[in-house]
Amino acid sequence: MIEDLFSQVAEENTPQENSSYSADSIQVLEGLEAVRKRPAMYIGDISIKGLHHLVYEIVDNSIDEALAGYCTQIDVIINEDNSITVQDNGRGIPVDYHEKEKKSALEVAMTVLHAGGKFDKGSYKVSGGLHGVGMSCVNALSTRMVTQVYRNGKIYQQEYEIGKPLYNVKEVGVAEHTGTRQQFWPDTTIFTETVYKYEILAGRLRELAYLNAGIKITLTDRRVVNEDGSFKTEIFYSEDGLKEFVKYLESSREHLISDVIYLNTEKQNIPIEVAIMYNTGFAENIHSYVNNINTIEGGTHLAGFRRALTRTLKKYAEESKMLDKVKVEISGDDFREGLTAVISVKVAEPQFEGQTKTKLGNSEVSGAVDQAVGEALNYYLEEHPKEAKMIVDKVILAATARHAARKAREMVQRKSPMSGGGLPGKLADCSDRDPLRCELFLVEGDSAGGTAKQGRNRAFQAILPLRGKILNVEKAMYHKALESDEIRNIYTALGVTIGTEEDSKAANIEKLRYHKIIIMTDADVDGSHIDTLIMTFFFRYMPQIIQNGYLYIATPPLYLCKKGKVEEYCWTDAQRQKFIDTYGGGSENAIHTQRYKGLGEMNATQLWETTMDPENRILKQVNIENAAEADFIFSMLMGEEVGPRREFIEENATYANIDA
Ligand code: 0RA
Repeated sequence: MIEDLFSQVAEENTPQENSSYSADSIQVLEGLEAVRKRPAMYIGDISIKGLHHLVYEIVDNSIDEALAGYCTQIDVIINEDNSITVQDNGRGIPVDYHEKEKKSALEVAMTVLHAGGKFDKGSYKVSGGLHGVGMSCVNALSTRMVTQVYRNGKIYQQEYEIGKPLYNVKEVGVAEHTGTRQQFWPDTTIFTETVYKYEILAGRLRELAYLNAGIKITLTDRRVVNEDGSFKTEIFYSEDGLKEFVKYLESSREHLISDVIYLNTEKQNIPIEVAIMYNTGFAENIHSYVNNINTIEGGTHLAGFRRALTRTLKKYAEESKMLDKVKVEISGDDFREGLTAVISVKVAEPQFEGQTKTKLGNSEVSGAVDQAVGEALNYYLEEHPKEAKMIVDKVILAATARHAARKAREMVQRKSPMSGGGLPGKLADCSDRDPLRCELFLVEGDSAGGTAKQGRNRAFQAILPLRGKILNVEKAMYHKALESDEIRNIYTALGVTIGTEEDSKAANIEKLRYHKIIIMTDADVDGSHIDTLIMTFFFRYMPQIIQNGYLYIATPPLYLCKKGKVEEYCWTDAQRQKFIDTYGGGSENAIHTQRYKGLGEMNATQLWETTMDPENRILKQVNIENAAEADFIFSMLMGEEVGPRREFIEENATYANIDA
């Protein structure tokens, strides 16, 4: 996309002229003003997601330069003041004089809104950027931006404030290398969250490094100083691309076969890279990408992959007579139990469809991926008979288990409200029937469940108490999970039906009875473990619930502070300290602050006021920012290995210090 822009640039390096304030400039300002007026249209949203999206927009330009073959390293820095620097060693953005626009090409790139927002189809770059709106958009949403170009042996520079150049492009020094350096300060009046999170950036940069083998991407956090005085920093680099990506995703799982089935090819001018591993678990984990964008809704590339997998494995199994003694019928998803795969295609003019515009529509891609995967898989099976047998055995086991699951599912279905079987006995339902208004609280324990039943607004709030820890679905076979009372109760209360012809695990969430599902557990380590188990269940079995933004976590207060007649709930130690400072010091005041460890310690009124009342409560919405990273983290948290889990919990624990 940036290439389009520069195709109009005059070749000769015309000296800079002081451009007059032309009609063009006014148009530029109007364009950038549109971005500031409706930022969500251009970068998705103005939450933490949009804030980080600014970085991806800038990085994508450098990735484009790398894919063109001219850049090998991209450095991303979170500065002390929460500004971001992105530097690459590409050719540098051209600085030639632009005849038509009467300004430098660099200034055009930085200030002209060249590609529209979401609704401007067909303007996606090869390297990605879901919204693909470019550097000018980031510029418009930054209070300040500084661009430096290393090119022609010189360093050129221009600075901007909310997208407006402060001066013409000027030379500020000599350069020994080429490249582009961007620094921007996000406008804190635009975004609801303004502090960059290292882990979010690291997750995306790691993903980009795997998706684009050979590019070295570094992330440095200058807000965090190590003991030796250096800054927190990480290098993301992958020699083997998706082969390494799938190994990373599978590092906490037990492998069925140690090989990665891998292909990197081009069919009908479409570059296709696929890596497949099989583990001994039961989940299907396929991550698909188009132009580095995670296509969470799938599309034609995924369809082609699935078709090739089923056809090739089935043919192999039949020809090797392994199915002769098998009584049950084998269906498509039996071939995908314990399968983890990453699929990446690069499509010149992708058509994105679906609710979140992350479903690939191009029909030609389906056949290309089908052919590529069919060939590579067939070759692998022929060359590796021992491994092939293990895969087919696993498929047969899956088919057998699925038949057992059907029985279990029929039991759930019989009890589901849609087939007149009635709701779970433990559910205290609400009276409203409009899912848009209805909320279901999944509450830890019968006693807190009882309090919540008394405290709730019964018009729109339903309560389902859960007995302690629900089953860890990461480790259980599907039909076992459906045999668990707690999991059946959740399905039944939600009203969703499960299982279709094609996909026996698909949940029909159109029938969902509540559009807010709120996990309410104690504010302690056990509580957060239960949160994780329930989130794992939704992530693996009904990811659409999370994708649609229906899953939430309630946040009960940690303290009730009292002094005389004054009472205040506190959610943090800082709030509690403030209360103590305000209403008198002395150690005795700690005797007036009551620590709530369990929901059950609150009475019904207190629970309503603090945690359930939409006017006062704090709900945390559960989001999947990065599906591959979420997959990795869930499998690691729920897996067998203790080391990495402990490390993760120590870094992320909220309650460790409180419960100590
Ligand atoms: C178009 C042409 C040329 C370089 C770039 C774009 C370019 C853009 C960005 C944005 C960030 N980093 C970048 N690096 C390069 C160069 C054309 C030439 O030198 O012939």
